[in-house]
Amino acid sequence: MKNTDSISHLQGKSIYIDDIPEISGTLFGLVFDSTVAHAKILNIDYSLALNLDGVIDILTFKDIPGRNQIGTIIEDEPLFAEDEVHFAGQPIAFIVAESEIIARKARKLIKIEFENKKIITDPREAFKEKSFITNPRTFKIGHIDSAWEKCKYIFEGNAKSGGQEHLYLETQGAYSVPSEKGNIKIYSSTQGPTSVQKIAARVLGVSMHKIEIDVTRLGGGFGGKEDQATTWAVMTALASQKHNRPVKYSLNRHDDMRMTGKRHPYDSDFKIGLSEDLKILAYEADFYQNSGAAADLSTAITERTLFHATNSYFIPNTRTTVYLCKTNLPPNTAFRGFGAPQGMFVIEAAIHKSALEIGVSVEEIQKKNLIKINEEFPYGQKADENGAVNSWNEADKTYQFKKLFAETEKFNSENKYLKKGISVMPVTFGISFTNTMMNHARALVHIYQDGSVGISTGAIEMGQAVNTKIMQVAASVLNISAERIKIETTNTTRVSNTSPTAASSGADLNGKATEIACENLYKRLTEFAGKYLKSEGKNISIKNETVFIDEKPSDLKWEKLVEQAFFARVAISENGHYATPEIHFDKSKEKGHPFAYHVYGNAVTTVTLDCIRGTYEIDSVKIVHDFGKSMNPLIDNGQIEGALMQGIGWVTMEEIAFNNEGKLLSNALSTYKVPDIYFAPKNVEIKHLESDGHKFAIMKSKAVGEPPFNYGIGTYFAIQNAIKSFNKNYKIIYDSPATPEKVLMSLYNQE
Ligand code: MTE
Ligand code: LUZ
Ligand code: MOS
Repeated sequence: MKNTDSISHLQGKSIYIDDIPEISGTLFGLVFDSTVAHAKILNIDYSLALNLDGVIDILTFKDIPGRNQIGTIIEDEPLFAEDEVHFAGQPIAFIVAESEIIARKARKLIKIEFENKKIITDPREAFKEKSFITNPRTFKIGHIDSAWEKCKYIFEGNAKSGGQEHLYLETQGAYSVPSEKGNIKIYSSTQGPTSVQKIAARVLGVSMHKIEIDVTRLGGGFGGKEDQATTWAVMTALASQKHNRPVKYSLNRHDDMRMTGKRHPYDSDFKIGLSEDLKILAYEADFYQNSGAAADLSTAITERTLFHATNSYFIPNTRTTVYLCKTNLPPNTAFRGFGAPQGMFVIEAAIHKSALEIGVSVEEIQKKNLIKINEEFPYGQKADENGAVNSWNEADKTYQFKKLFAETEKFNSENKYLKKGISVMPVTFGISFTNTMMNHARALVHIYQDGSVGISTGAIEMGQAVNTKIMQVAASVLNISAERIKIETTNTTRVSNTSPTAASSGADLNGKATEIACENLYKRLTEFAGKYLKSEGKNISIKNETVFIDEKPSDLKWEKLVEQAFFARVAISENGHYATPEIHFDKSKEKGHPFAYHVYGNAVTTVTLDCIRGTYEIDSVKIVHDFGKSMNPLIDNGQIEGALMQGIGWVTMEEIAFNNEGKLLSNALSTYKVPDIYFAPKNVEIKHLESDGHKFAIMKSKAVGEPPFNYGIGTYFAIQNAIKSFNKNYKIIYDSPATPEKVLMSLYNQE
C-alpha cells in the first residue's frame, strides 16, 4: 500500500498547524527570548512594546496560575525565565498581538538589562566545574579491571561527535482554542500529545481533562517534537486561558533553530583491549554528554547510549559511563537514534584505531566480534537471533567485500589526487522504550453502521507512514478493503495517557493495540454471523468482505453484516490495549531484558575524495537490513533511505556552531548545511535479510524508524580511510563531522 498521505502531500492539501483555518478573533503569539547564555536579569521594560497598537498582552512567569515548570523526567526547566537565564534563546515572555507582524515589532521594543555570568559551552569544562544535570550512570559486565592483563593489545583514544539540527520541514507550533467552562483544545505539532496535555494542565493549574490535544500530522519530528513541542503549546494555552481567545504561534525558522535543543554532542574517551587473535576482551568508555541547560530527555538518552555502547559486538568485559554535563546551551533533546549513534561512533572509532595500530583490517576485528545468538549484551539481555552475523555474511555474499576492497585499492594506486575509501558499518538497535513503563498503547476502533471504519490511536503521523501501517493492520485483521478505513487525528480525548510516538515503536505499539481491537470486533461479528445465518458451530470467517461458512462463501457481505449486527445490538466499537510482554529492567543492577527484540543490519559505504579540494562524493551505500517480514517494503525502504541520509549528514556537513558566548552561529540554512539530492549517494542498495520476523513486531515487520540512521556512521570511516590513503602520515583524530574543511586540513597535516 502506498503512503495514504502521498496524494494530498503532493497536491499541497495536507494540513499542518499553519494550515488550520483561523477562527475569527485569533491572536498571534511570539516568544521574547534571552540574547545571552547565562545572566541575572536585572530589569525588563515592556512598556514600549505594550503601548504598541495591536499588542494585547505580554505574559511572563507572573501570569502563570499553576506552576512555572515544564520539566518531565526532572523538574528543572521553567516555562519562562524568572530572575536568571541559562541559555541564549531561553523564553522570557510571550507577546500576544493582533498579528504576527505586530508581535515581531513589539519584540524589538522590549528593553532588558542583564548581569552576565560565567558561560560554559563545553562538556569537559562543565565536568571540571562539577556542573551536572544529575549523577552519572554506568553499565558494566564482566571484570574490566582484571581483563586488561589478558589483553595483548590495549589502545586508548578520544572520539567526538557533533550536535545536529532536526530541521523538520514544519517548524514548531501550536494553535489553542478555548471553549466553555475553561476547557481548552490545543492543536499541536507534537510527537507527545499526552506530555503536552499534562504540562499544560500543570502550568495552567487545571486538571488534565480540561485540556484536549489534537494532532493531524507533523511535517517531521525526528525526536525534536518528543519533548520540545510542549513549550509553545503551553504558551498559547496560557494566553487563551487568560484572554478567552484562540491563540496561534508558528515559529519561523530562525526562532526555531535558536530556541530549540538539538542532538547531544558527545566528547568521549575510550580504552579497548584485544587478544592476540583479535577478540575484544575489554572496553571502557567515558562519555561526556553536552546536555545543555536543563535535563529534558537527557537521562533517557544517556541510557540508550549505554545500551548501544557495544553496538553489534559481544564484549565480555565492559564499563561505560555517561556524564550528563550541564552547559549554557539550549537543552539538547531526542533525535533519531536517541544517544545510540553517539555510543556506536565511539566503539567504531576504538575498533578503527585498533586495526590501524595492529596493522590488520578493520573488518577483520569487526567480524570476529559480532554478537551471536545467546550471547549477552552488557545490560543482561541475550541476543535471541543471529542477526548481526547473518547480516554481515549476507552483505559479504551479496556485495562481495573482497572485490569492493580490491577495486578501491586499484583505484587508489592509479589515481594521485582522487582517493576512494570504504568501510563496513554493522548496526544492532534495541526496540522498545528503554523505560519499560512506557511500552503500552491503546486503539479505539469504531465500525459505523454503513460498514466504514474509524480508528484512533496514540500514534503520531510525522511522515513515517505509521497511519498507513495501522490501516494495513486493520484491513488485514477485519479482511476488508482499506478504502473503508479512516485513521482519525490523534486526540487525547479518544485515546488517553499515550507514550510519545518515538523509540521507533509507534507502529509496533499502536499497531498491536489496533490488531487486538480488530480481532475482538472480528470475533464478535463472526459469532453474530453464525447466529444470523443459522450456522452456529460451523467455521465462520470473513474474507474479502464476504462471510464464509466452512470455507464456502455465503451471500452475507460486510455492509449487511455490520448493519444487521448493529440492529441486533452488537457492540461494533472496541478499545484495544497492548503492553509489550516479557520486557523488564532493574535499574539498581542495570540488568534486565529491556527490548522486545533487536534490529540488525550492515552497510558498506564507498566514497571518493578530491584530495585537492577536500570535498567528497558518496559512491554507494550497500545495505543488508533485517526488516523481519516487511509489511510495506516501499515505506520501509523509504525509512532506510531517509535515516541513512540523516546519518550521513550528521557525520559530514552538518556542523552546529556556537560561539564562546553560547550564541548559535549556524542559525539558518545559509550557515547550517544539510545534504541535498546532489550529495546523496549515487547508489543506495537495500537488501532485505531473509528472516522469520519477530513475534513482538507488528505483523512480524520490525521497527525501522531509527536503526538505519546508524548506517550513516560508515561514511565517516570511509572518508577517514580515503584521507589515510592519500596522506600516510595522517594521525586520525576521531572528530565528527568530517566537514570538507577538516578533511582538507587532514590531507596535508604531516604531524
Ligand atoms: N520519518 C519521517 N518521515 N519523519 C520523521 O519525523 N521520525 C523518526 C522515524 N522516521 C521521522 C521518520 C523517528 S526519530 C522515529 S522515533 C520514528 O520515525 C517514529 O515513528 P515509528 O515509531 O512509527 O517508526
Ligand atoms: N524516547 C524515550 C525515545 O523516551 N525512550 C526511549 O527509549 C527512546 N528511544 C528512542 C527514541 N526516543
Ligand atoms: Mo525518535 S528520536 O524516538 O522521536
